[in-house]
Amino acid sequence: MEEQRPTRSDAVLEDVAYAVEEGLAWITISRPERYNAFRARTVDELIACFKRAWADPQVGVICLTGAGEKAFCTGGDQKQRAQSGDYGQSAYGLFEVEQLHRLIRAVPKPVIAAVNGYAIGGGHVLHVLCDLTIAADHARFGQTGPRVGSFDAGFGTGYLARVVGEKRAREIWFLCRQYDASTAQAWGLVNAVVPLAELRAEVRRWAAEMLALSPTALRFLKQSFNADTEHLAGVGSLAFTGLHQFEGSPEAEEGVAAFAEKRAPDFSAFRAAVSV
Ligand code: S0N
Repeated sequence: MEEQRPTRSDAVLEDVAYAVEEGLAWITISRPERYNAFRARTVDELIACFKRAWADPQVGVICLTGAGEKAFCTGGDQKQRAQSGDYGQSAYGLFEVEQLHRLIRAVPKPVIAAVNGYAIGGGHVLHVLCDLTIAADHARFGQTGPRVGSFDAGFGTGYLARVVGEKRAREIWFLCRQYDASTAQAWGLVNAVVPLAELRAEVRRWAAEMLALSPTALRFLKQSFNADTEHLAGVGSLAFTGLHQFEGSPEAEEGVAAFAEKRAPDFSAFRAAVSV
């Protein structure tokens, strides 16, 4: 595999690795000590890598994965959040997860999520947004927002419901359970499950099949699939504004503190009646 050197637009990659191998761009979140949770810098780098893969005529398929065997991605970096109250420094002072979501959909090439462990919280949303998901058989899936003081509405709810159905999507968010790879496959969250040792080769096989097809036809098809759910981007914008308001609240801070202190959160003080 040929390692790609940074370009002007992504001068130094610290949290993400990027490599192109025979038409397939591998974008790897590389923060294994944080179970590949993302901070603002990680999101900036992911955006840079997706744009780079978009622009590269040698690339026909993109794979998003995580470093190591433990995690694909576990969402927002909760330790960073407990430490600084935000997700850390970024290129422009913005936490651009919403842009990343839109980019995974907009890049006119198939995106495969190779889920090599936990796909949890915002990391679960990332795999859901990818066009296809191939999982290692030890992978685990789930949302945690209501436990840690966040939510990811828009694509995180509406598109998930398209994938697994309303009842299951509500179960995933309302109970914050974890699901194993075979359940995820049975629910339509995952296209294929293979042993971890075969994950990269399986991704390579799927990519090779797509690389043999008309890129223009694939682009039209991806954009056509997207058009049906594009209105969810507007819902997402509203929800992100709400999330930023919510994140500074004592209720959200209880979720952050509980994770940092490795204890169950106590939200009982926040169950007051709310009029709609
Ligand atoms: C993944 C879980 C289930 C693994 O459990 P397990 O196997 O018991 O291992 P642990 O001992 O818990 O973890 C191992 C080490 O990894 C660290 N770690 C794990 N996850 C994170 C994380 N997300 N951030 C930072 N560190 C993490 C552990 O702390 C531990 O390290 P040590 O050994 O040093 O203690 C379990 O770890 C788990 O549940 N993780 C948390 C998952 C989670 O709640 N993620 C956040 C969910 N919320 C979001 O993603 C918000 C989305 C978001 O950021 C966003 C998105 C769009 C728009 C806006 C936002 C926004 O928030 O502003």
